[in-house]
Amino acid sequence: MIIKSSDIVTSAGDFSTLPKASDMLEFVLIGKSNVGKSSFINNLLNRKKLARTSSTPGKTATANYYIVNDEFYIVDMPGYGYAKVSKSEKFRFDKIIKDYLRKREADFIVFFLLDFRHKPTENDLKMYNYILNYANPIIVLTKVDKVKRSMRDKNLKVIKESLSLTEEDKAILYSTVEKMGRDEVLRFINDVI
Ligand SMILES: Nc1nc2c(ncn2[C@@H]2O[C@H](COP(=O)(O)OP(=O)(O)OP(=O)(O)O)[C@@H](O)[C@H]2O)c(=O)[nH]1
Ligand SMILES: [Mg+2]
Repeated sequence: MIIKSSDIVTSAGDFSTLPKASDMLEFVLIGKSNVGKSSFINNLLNRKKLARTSSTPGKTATANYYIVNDEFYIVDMPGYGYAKVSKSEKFRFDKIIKDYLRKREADFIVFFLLDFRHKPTENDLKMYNYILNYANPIIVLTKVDKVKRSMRDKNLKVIKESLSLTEEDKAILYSTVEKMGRDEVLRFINDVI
């Protein structure tokens, strides 16, 4: 698939201000704070600064809708699990993610992002299990460039085991630095839209 156009549509602070559900498919990014959701969007869409990123967690504070090729939406979400945002912000971040999963009327596909370097955290597993009630997420493992090649098979195995996936279950290895995973994600999107 060729990305011909991409644009921000809107930013919503809570469920009630999300754009009206349409018949366009929505690909929504869920993952802990700083895992690389916004970077994934920029990398996928070949845009440097469409989605704002930061080395400090807690950057994305709203559900941000991007329209791509006038064909589908990509939805960036705030991250969960960052201790340093205020209690009320943490609650709001969690709520918009969960409200979206529970109540969003548009068809959506979840990309669940996990840091390839680490075993999923307690928060990751809680969110993963929550997602499973509403969707069958595509697992995307980020920052693969930060893991030595000799360790990659092992990390993949640990992560799959902790999600109770089998070895055959798919997980997409992604890196914005090594340009890994982009074609696979674009192919997947192209197949489902
Ligand atoms: N080395 C490397 N760094 C990455 C990769 N993806 C993201 N990063 C870095 O990770 C940090 C966080 O990236 P963001 O895209 O802002 O993360 P986020 O999940 O949107 O974070 P929040 O909006 O706070 O929830 C930034 O410093 C990125 O440059 C990757 O594939 N490789
Ligand atoms: Mg972000």
